Amino acid sequence: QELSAAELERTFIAIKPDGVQRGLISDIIARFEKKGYKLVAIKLVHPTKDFAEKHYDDLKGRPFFNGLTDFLSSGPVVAMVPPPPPSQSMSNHTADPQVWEGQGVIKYGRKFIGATAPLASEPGTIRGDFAISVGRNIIHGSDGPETAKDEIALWFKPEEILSYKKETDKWLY
Ligand code: RTP
Repeated sequence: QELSAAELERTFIAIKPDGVQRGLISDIIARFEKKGYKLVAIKLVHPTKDFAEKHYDDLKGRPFFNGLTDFLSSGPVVAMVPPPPPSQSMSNHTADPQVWEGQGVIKYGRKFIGATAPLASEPGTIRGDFAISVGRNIIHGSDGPETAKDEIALWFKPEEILSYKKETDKWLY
């Protein structure tokens, strides 16, 4: 049984201006791609200060809010939505696939990214491998299903999110 697009929960990932400037776009995308996640939306955008404030609305009032939103709006950002692919093991899973998959992609995405402060991130995580300071931690990932929904709606129009099947063999031969 195949999972429909509606059953696949999605997360929002952004490569922040420092990741773009440092030439880490391909490394970061490669990690998600190689893990097996499927990219369904991507664009390069230069957010305005206003937009950055909307994105980090929950951090309004924090001492670093102004610096953080200045930083996010300082240059191009790669905005992406990669949900997990339907897999064999999931097809036979008896639990609600939506919950099962959703928990996978959001939690795993965060695990993949590493702790907010790069010096506390494990080696092998994106921040652990590529970053040093908390204000320049190169990547953002939604921290839960509600945030993911809100962030996807903020950064993408519905028609910018594509639905397609990955068929590797078809494109190799
Ligand atoms: P993000 O939203 O960017 O994925 O990061 P996060 O969930 O790991 O961390 P969060 O607490 O939501 O903080 C958002 C971003 O704010 C910056 N920050 N600076 N100077 C500081 O003490 C400080 N604390 C957080 C980081 O860039 C963090 O990613």
